[in-house]
Amino acid sequence: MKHGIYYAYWEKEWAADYEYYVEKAARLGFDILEVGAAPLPDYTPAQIQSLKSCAAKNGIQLTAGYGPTSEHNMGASDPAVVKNATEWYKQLFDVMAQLDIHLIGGALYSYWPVSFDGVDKAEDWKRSVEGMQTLAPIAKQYGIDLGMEVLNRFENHILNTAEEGVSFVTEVGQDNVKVMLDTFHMNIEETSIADAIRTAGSLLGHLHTGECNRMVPGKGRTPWREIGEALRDIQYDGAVVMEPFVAMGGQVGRDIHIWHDLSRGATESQLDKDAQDAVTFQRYMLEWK
Ligand SMILES: [Mn+2]
Repeated sequence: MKHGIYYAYWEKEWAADYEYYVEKAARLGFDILEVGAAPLPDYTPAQIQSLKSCAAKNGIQLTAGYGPTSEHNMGASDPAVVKNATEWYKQLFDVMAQLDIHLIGGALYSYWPVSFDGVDKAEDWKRSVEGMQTLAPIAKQYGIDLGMEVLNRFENHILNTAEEGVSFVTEVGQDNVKVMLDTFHMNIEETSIADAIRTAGSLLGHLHTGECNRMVPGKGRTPWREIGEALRDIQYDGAVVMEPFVAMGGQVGRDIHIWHDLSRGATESQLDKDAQDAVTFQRYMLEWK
């Protein structure tokens, strides 16, 4: 099991210097840094080489996360959008492969944050399955797995539970398309978080962690012990990436809807200390071998 953190914990805007966070994640005791996929297709060869060597030098593995824009909606009803999105993802996968990134997770089957005007779950589901059937073989050529992140009802309507994640991934039927769960979303939608993890079972390809209000693991009331037991039961040995969001402000604050200061005015060094404590806590609670 490898432990990571999403860079945006420290950021108010999505654009960021990933090398700065590679070094920080290594210093704080993480194995993985999860980066946002959005800027990667536009990276120059020099930027790719620089980030790749920075990660290697610091012993950090990279994973990618993406909340697709509506232009990158692989489940869109307009075939031109899907075609354009497919081309964009191809460029992304090419850069990801060069950066040795083999997993991308998020609402890749849709877009984020979704507008619920006129949604038709059954039709959207069908098109999203087709979109993933188009994307998966391309990702596979680059050795990339696609994590279908199950989100809470306020952020998407297609996959809200682990059970739906399993049905969706089974319907897509491609071995590099996996279920991705997040304790923050599960806290809202699942009757039992541990049973949700067991439901995902061997299809679980990526896991995000965070407290029910998105503080770092250990500061809230999420049942980490039973989550650890469920991960042991399914013998999960993949990545566990914490995705805390605690500071107000900027586009990150708006998109995540942070309307009160969960950080209690923390400085960057206090945020660092919290992350360091959280990864120690997470290793203790979730590692089963
Ligand atoms: Mn997440």
